Amino acid sequence: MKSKTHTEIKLSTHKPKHKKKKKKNKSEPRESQNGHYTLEQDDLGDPAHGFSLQANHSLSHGVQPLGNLLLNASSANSRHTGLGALYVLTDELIVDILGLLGAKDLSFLSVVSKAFYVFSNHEPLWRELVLEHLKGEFSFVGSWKNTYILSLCPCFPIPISSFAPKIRDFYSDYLFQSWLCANLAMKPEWLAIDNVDRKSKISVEEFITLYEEPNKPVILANALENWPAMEKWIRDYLLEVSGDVAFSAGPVEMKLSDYFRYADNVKEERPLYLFDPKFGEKIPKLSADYKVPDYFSEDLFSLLGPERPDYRWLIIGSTGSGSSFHIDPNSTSAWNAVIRGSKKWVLFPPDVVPPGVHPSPDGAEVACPVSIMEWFMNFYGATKKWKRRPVECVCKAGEVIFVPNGWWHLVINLEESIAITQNYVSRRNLLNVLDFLKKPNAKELVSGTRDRVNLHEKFRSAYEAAFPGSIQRLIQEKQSKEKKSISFWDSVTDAKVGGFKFGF
Ligand SMILES: O=C(O)CCC(=O)C(=O)O
Repeated sequence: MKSKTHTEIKLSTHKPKHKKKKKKNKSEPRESQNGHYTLEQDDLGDPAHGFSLQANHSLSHGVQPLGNLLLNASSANSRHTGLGALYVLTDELIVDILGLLGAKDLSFLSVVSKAFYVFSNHEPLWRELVLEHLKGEFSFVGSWKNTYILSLCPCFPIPISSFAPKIRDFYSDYLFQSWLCANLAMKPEWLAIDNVDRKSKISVEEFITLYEEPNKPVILANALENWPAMEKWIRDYLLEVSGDVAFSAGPVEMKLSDYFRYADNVKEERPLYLFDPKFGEKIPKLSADYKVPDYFSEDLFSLLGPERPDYRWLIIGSTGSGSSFHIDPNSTSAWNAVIRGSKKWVLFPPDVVPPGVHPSPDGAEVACPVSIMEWFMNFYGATKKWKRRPVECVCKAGEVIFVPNGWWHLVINLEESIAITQNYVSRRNLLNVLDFLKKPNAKELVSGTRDRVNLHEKFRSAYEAAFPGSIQRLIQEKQSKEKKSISFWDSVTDAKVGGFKFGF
């Protein structure tokens, strides 16, 4: 991932809600022997429950949300009987404890009881084992558990189909939500709003005046028409030019062929996302396939030469992959050009913290929902009642979105997508960037470079050497703009008489 100004802490906060359906149809809830209805994972394919699952959703073990226990007259919960004295622990804590075990112990544990079977087959546990032990050198086969076992014992006789026995009467919101978020399709209402400005062929001056100066997002259509990448970047071409080169995908480095195999077969809550800042150096042919759009040609960090922070990324992701809420590094602005696929964006201005997101006071850490899907399920609805509505859009192949500095943004790929993004500093955000780099905790905040503490001094000197006196001029311009924008009422009420201010 693009290195960010903060560390993300994932919080799983809310429970999923399920609507009960009214009309009878093919996939309505099953009537159990005791005459009660239950909602099971397979039922969720029915949109009448408020959810649609992705095609080819993963099978699981029959885990049901806790609320269903109320509908079970026998009150049998195989979670409790199967865990013995450990039933008092929360599901999250049990998963954390099992995360300390190796593959052998997890496998032994899975035959202790039905409850331990469910817990020790929890896919994220096996994902951690694969990523820790095999790094990016794995070939994904159906599930993380199969991948782990078959990588170590290629002849092990496990069924490759995703057959999984269903456990009756097992209730857990934590496990259910993880499964649901992995398999849920985006609801049409989450995609309905498109309130971003879309411009075609505006001049660079118009872009600066209307969007870059006021720090406002915009989608620029027709800006990639002369990019060879638009024609060339299909899977076969990328595989051909990248050969055995490995790219960053979350915590590991993976060959593109392995990444595509994974992307074709996985359904999980937070899919690995290929996000590589060195693709241009690894495969120079790829950087020759695109050209920075003229709108973004001023790139002042380039004055730092090889010491510039990471600034360009190749992004490849499967459906459902994406970037959870963050602000871009070093107070830079960015552009993100979609070459294949499409991406849903939700953006909030710098002074509005998105619902469900909790930054630490210094901005170095951000606590947010575990996954993008969880954010949509539990927090998206809240934005409808907010006075400051987010900017939302779907950015499609051939379009570029301008992401102004300081804006919170979340992105989810609606289909397999390939994109290029670059972060940049122009004169319009130079002062912001210098202020950011100068912060007392620059060591924690600055990212994408080794020498975080001295970046401010180095950048300031490089800029001054190239454009002597220009920083002073920018400061004066800013001050005179601020003076002009003070309203009549501000100037009257700001008199040094301890008066109050109206906030309009
Ligand atoms: O996933 C994406 O394409 C968006 C990436 C992003 O948010 C970023 O580059 O800051």
